[in-house]
Amino acid sequence: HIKEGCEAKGEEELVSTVQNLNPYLECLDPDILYHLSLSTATTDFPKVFGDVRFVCMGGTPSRMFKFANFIMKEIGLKLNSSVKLKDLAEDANRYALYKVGPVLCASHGIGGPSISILLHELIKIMHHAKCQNPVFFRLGTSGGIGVEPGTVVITSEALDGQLRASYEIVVHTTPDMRPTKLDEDLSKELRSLSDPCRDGFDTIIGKTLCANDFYEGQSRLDGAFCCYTPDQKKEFLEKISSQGVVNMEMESTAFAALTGQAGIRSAVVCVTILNRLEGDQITTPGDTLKSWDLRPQTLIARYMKKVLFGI
Ligand code: R2B
Ligand code: URA
Repeated sequence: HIKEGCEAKGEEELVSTVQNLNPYLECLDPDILYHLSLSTATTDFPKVFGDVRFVCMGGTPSRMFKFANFIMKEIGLKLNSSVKLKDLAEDANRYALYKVGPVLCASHGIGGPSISILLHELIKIMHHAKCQNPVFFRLGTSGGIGVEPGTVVITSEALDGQLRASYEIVVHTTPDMRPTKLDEDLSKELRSLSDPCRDGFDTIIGKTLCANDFYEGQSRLDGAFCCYTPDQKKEFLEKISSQGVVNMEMESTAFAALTGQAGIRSAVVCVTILNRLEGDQITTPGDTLKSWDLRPQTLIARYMKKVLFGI
């Protein structure tokens, strides 16, 4: 890529592969990424982030800290034993951000608004750092619909609470619908790296319902409020199951829409921590949940090793 206007001077300048960016970004000098406490005035983005090939996002800071350390071992990088990975966004106290060689790991909090703010700022990092074809992943937990708890789901299509394959952003009081289709080849490639016989669990591709709430928004009977009957809940879950929905979570539409708009290949890989046809409360023991957290992580590590080292 040659930046417009540079050709005449013969100066070739690399630009990031991120697409459809805000034209007014060029007017910002510096650009302050407020929620990550990073600024183009004080951080040399191409130097610090220019080698990023994979961006991995998950709900909590501790899970992403563990993931960053896990990935470090998997891709054969080492830290001096007395040194701990540094949270590059610690001053903002909102999201955690770790960098391990070509892998950037961030926690995104709960829900569309939280992950959306982070995605804006991560995509701007890609732009300022001139990253080339980064791939984004969301690794998470979800409620399964008719699947064995512990199953890993790769999202084919993220649906909103009204079962639309869209992410609605209200701009100047008007809803703007953005498509939430995810990269089919990437999903299939990830699935091909799973091995149910060796791994001891299934990895499936299916539709994900993205709700704006954990309780009534996911038809639970255990929230502080409940505006439907157990029969209506059953009917709803059976209806979405018959339409191909295999899990529910709270960030996939925003993630799919924003990465899609930027022309970034991306995938959502979530482990199911309960079967919603059987209940609402998470009764799985903490240790089991921790071991299940590793399932999406292991799959993504296999993908990265294949891309980086061909193994
Ligand atoms: C899955 O788990 C969280 C709610 O407990 C939410 O972030 C999600 O998508
Ligand atoms: N995350 C959700 O959003 N829902 C569940 O049921 C489990 C995890």
